Amino acid sequence: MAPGDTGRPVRNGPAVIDCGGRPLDLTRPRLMGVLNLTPDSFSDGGRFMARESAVEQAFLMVEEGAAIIDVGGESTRPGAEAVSAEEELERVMPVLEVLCRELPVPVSVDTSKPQVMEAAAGVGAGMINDVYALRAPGALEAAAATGLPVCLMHMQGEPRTMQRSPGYRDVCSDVMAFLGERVAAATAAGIDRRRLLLDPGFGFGKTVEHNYRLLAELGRIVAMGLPVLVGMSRKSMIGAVLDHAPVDRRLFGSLAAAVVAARAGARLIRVHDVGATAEAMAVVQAVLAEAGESG
Ligand code: 8Y7
Repeated sequence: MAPGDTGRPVRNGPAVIDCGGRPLDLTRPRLMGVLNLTPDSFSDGGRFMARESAVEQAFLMVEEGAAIIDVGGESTRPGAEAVSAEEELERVMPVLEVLCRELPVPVSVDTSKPQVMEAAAGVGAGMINDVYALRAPGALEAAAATGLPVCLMHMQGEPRTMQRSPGYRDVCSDVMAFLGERVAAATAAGIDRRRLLLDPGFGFGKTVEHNYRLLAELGRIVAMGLPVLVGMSRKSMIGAVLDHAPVDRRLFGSLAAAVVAARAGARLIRVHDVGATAEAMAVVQAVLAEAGESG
């Protein structure tokens, strides 16, 4: 038997990553709470009341067990149009600044734009979550300059059109090849491998079958050796197996997806319903601990 070959999935990503001076312990599954600052989520996005309620929501998620909060101002839902850097900065920066100063956990910025990465790092953001995996012009260089950890996510196509006709030779192999190529590009740009996380990008240019195949084979992505982040919370892949349940009836299905991913070795689960998912994770963690698969 090769050294380290225990027959279990390989989990040799770093145990603790430094998020701009704040540690994020990934020796066990942790939760990333979603804070969406797009106008369709907080009705008068960017204005004072919306900012207040966003900050309140972030504190609540931390109380419920979130280890990191992901703040985003660019809608990446299927069919969404792109927003300008100015607009995105205006939505995100006031809330980000308050959260970075006041929250006891790191704050991640969900952006693909170099200007937003730089501004976010300037006010103390702890991670870059880029659904374009640093493919925008200047993004590799900007992310490298921040010194922050980066989540590289797979997406086929772009949000406006990605669900039209997703196609793969073999979805998991194709996603792994893409992620491997982006890890190579990131490290070539000077980003330390120990600062990278991988995400298969559930719902981003994938059919329901593609999404469940990826979830079934998530252990292969975990075996790439970097911490894996997943986001399935409330997504259409959940509704699809629940007789097309609307978004507000996808909690229990989302919990099941989170449990399956955590059991397969995912270490950061991006969710809206932090309290409920934290209880599910406590049960998974008890299993992982007995299996010798977590710290
Ligand atoms: C994901 C994400 C979204 C995901 C990562 C939604 C910003 C769509 N999904 N980031 N962002 N992974 N890393 O429904 O799956 O939350 S937006």
